[in-house]
Amino acid sequence: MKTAIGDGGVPGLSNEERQKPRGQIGHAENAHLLEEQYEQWRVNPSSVDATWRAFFEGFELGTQLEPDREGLNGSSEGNRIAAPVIPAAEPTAALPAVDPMRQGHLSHLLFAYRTLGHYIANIDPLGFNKKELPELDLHNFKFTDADLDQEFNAGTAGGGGQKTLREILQILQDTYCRTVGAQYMHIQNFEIRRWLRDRMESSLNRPNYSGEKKRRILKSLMDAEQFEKFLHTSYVGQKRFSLEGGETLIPVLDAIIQASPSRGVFKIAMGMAHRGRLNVLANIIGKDYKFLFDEFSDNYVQQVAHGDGDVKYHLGFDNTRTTVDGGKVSINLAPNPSHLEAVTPVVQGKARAFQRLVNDSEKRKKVLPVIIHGDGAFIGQGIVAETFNMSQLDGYKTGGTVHIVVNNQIGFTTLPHDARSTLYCTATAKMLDVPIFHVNGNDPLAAVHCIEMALDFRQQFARDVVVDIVCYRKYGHNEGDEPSFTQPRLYAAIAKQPLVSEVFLKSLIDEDVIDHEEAQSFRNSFRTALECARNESRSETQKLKPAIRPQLSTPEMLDPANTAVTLQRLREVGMPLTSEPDEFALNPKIQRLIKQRREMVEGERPLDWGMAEALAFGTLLTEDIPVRLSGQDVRRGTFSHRHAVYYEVGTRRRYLPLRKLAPQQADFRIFNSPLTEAAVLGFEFGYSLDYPNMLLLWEAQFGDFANGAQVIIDQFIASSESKWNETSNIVLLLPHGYEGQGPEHSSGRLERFLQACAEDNIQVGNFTTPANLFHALRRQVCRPFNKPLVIMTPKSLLRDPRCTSSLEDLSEGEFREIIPDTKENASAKRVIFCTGKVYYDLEEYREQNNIDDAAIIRIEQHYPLHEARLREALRQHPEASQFVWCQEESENMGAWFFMEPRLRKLLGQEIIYAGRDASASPATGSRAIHLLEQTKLIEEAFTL
Ligand SMILES: Cc1ncc(C[n+]2csc(CCOP(=O)(O)OP(=O)(O)O)c2C)c(N)n1
Ligand SMILES: [Mg+2]
Repeated sequence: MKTAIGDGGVPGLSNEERQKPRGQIGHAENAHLLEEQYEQWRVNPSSVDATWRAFFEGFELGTQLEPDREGLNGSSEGNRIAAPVIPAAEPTAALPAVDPMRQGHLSHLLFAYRTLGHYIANIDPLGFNKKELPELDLHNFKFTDADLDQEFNAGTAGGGGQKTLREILQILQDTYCRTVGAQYMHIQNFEIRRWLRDRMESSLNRPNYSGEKKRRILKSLMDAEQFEKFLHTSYVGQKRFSLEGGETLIPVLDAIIQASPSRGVFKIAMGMAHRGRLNVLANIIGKDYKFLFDEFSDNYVQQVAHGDGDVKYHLGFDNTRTTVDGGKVSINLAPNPSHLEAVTPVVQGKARAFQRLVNDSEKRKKVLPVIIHGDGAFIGQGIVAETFNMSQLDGYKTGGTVHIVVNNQIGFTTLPHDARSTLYCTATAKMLDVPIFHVNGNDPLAAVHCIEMALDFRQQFARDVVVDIVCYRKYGHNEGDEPSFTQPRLYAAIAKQPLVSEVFLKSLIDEDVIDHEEAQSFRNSFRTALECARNESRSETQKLKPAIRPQLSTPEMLDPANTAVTLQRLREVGMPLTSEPDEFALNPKIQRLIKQRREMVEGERPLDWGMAEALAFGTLLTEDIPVRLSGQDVRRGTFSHRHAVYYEVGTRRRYLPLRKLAPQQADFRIFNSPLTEAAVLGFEFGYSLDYPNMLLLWEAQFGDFANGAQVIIDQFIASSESKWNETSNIVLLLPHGYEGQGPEHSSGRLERFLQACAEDNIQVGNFTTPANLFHALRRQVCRPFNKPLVIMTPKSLLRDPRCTSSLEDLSEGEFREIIPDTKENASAKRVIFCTGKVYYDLEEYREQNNIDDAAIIRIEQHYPLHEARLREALRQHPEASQFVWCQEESENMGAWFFMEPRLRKLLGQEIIYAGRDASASPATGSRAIHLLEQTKLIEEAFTL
């Protein structure tokens, strides 16, 4: 079967070798056979043999007698894939009996086409991937040509009834082997498979659209093509990531918008990579052409007040479109970084936030996430599969996402056989048990049919669905690129391709749906609109005088925030928070925890970290601010300090004290996340963009695991305000501290966050008191601006009696960016600056060694650094002449690099470093060496 060609191979061909279809037959065949026989029996009991008859009669009786099928695993958190629902047989007119053996063979044939038809479907407009599949030959099913005119019970095919084998074959080939290749037989759920099968076989995957609709599709295609050509000639050589070759995307998106209101969708949360973004902005979302053209001008500077802005093919947009029927759909296109697929979970989070905002958190049918992917990135980037995995989870589901792949069969210069080990770029989506429609991009009608099916599927089953538009890329990766360096033959073939609209127009003219004149009028009117907008833009932008944009800045970030809560309010929240639930068998250790926390509320015991966090959450909830926390094992807390959910002994019934504070309180949501950082943090970030009036937190298991989400941190959290004017108040909790747990469990990589700090973009701190956590969390939602907050959180300090606060620290205090020396030692000769847990080690050493000439100043928030408060703290030590930075982290890590130049400038002298030597890995694996190092660095802080 292999047909390699000289220039690196035709897209997809060598993959064919890697994934032969044979192995697929037989895999699910038994289930299908059962299903097929069952449906035949329902229509005509005598069409199946006596054994099957007896089986089905017994089965039906059994399902009628079976009690409640749900809740078998006794948990609301159990497997959420519904068991196949098999409805009771409906009486139908009896059909003539057919030889059951031959009917069985027909069932095999039906199964084979439904499973493998996509393999030989004509889905590649370049025609390179023509395949043959001998497995579908008639003789494989014990039929010969002589049987073609014999009648069979068609079972479920084409509406059922008596049909000749020839008719049945035609139905199967038309449905599964024309320009739509459908993968759906891997889906376990019978009801879903049947829905898809009936939908496809009844339409033969060829829609019967009205002339008006066909004309709309044609116009949409023509607009898409013309838009690219217009940019090509008007702005020569400027990067735009042309959609040409994949223009069918535009009628497909138009169709989903047109279909949305009648399906109950009125908001679309959309995400996409670079390819075709300008086209989508102009022709789908309705961004003003002139505004778009302005962005091509050399004089243009993005119209936001501050920050750096972004290139035009990464920008987002918001608009409301009115459909032909007068329905309204609002569309929010998320901005996107260059890292293509990173936006996938962000869009999910945004959609979830929109759903909450419009009270759609139950059914999730009003807000629809739509994501447009490139073939290379879709399979290449793990974050896509991570997001798939989250799609049915309580904490992250959005009611299903419509994924559209602009599968131009190439990524930059890389062909599919170098890009994936699978036949299709959509292979990862199979993990979800959802349909994947591969459609020939040169058949816009079929593509629109697929997207409408996809939308209906999503609305019906609340699951993801994929439409893979197989197309090509007419030019290079971008407008400065030469594709024939690497794919000379492929690009020779592409050059010969007619415009999709030309082929489509011809077929519509043949059908008498349109004539040349009307088609020409489509072109003329669009071209005139584009020309007007371009001329207007040129005359305006020529006059523009670009100026350096002011930096982002939010000086209010250091203003005191009113975060204190009266003792009475703390008590009102603290009492229900520390009440034992009625008739609930608590774990004795939780009982003890509740008792201790009650003592904290009553002022008999100092507040620890966990209680300060709970009181921050609780006070906000009773002030009508929802709280959402997600991350790995957060319900209990990795270090068992949170216990936001109690589980009843014996039943595992759940109780959330933070939901029992007051009859009228905001929603508290806490979700243990799957084992991913990138997709979960991306999701939470997206959520925070569109639901700012909420305290939203993500916790890493150990701080350094945030490494797995670096793209989200760098390209979204740290820079979204500067690039896109999009602000977030997300909180990152990153357990940090050198406690001898080895290289991967010690550091939240403070240095990475500090390096990203500039222009007041984020807040970064390492707190030493529960009160500071309390105030910092409340501060996130009580100021008139949003800023991400990154906190290095403690581990051993969670249970350290030294790391506690009083109720008064919450009722009278405020967030302290800098904590001066507790001793106010005016004769101190040395000032040691530090941050986080090491403070307690320094304090202990100072006590034990009766040192009275050294002061310790804690930097609780590194960025933005409160220099005024730092100066104030230093004023207490007028005699000080030696200044030390002490940290637990290695010299090339921690806050040293960040603080050193700032402290040097402030003090006008060199700063002494006391800390671990520079190292490749964050910490030693040996506990003994850890202790040696720790002792040494503490000692050096006082002696160097
Ligand atoms: C994760 C990631 N790796 C590499 C790049 C650089 N890059 C940008 S587009 C691209 C090719 C993407 O191919 P595909 O997903 O098929 O999209 P297409 O450009 O073909 O539409 C590459 C390698 C990137 N942006 N992001
Ligand atoms: Mg591609």
